[in-house]
Amino acid sequence: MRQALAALTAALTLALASSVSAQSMTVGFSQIGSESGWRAAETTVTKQEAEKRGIALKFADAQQKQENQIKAVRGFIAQGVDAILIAPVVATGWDAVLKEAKEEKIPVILLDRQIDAPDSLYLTAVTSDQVHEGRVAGEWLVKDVGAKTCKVVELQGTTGSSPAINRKKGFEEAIAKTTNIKIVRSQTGDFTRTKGKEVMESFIKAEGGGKDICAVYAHNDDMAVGAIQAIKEAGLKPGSDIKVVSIDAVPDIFKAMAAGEANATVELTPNMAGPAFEVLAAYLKDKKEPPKWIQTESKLYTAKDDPMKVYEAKKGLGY
Ligand code: GZL
Repeated sequence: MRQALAALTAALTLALASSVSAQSMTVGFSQIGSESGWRAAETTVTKQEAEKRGIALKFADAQQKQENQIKAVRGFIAQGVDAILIAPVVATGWDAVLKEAKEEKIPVILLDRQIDAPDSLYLTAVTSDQVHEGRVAGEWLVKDVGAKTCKVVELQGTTGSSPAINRKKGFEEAIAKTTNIKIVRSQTGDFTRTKGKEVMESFIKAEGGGKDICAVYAHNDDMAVGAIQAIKEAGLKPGSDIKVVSIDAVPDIFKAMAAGEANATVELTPNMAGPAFEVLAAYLKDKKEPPKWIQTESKLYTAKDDPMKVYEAKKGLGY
């Protein structure tokens, strides 16, 4: 009886200790901005995940500027937070500020984008396999097009960001296996609808009013939705005259799919923070080192996947 009581007391103390440590945890989050529906959802979910765990989250929106992110991270360091989350807008230029965090023994976790820096400068990176996302998008187009000659225009994400670099790489690998599918124009739309529309308008003008374009590959759904608008305004049918394939799986792309105006998207979860907070708690409690990369799932959706049902399921999730 006495042993059972002792075991119960120990278990309760342990549970209390870990919950107290989570409650007293303060985490700084340097978010890129709110450039896309997916980014808005990531912010919403991160705040929810922190709330669930009683973590005090200090949030900083950088309006897509790296200097604002670096300033925010320096602020978090000065405030002596327990940990820092960064969604890095571009892949380079992080070494100095990450060294400063390391000197103060503040662990840093990267969310949704990778960086070109020694992985000793951060605890882990929670991201999808962005090359794989591009490859899945490319393979869908290869299958859809068959032997037909297909001129593709590409709307790239933010220049210098890991998703823009990697999604381009994966897509090009997939279509390189064919001789009939080629990217004829490629330019950044900075992951936004507005820019995606503008750039697609210029592609349409440059390619015979759009009738020579077989498909648009957009590195995210927001630029694809902008491109759909431009295609319609040019008097063409998105989804049939010009196929539309993109990445993120935000609700609005499923609405377009249900209307026959988009064809395929590769899902990216907005919940990078949940896995991050889990490994962070284990690290802060007993210095348990996580793997340097925690990969999130990617799933292809097409019009065969009941798009309106997916839209309904996703629309309340903070997009
Ligand atoms: C990818 C993420 C990208 C999304 C865009 O992991 O960083 O940034 O695909 C967002 O919607 O702008």
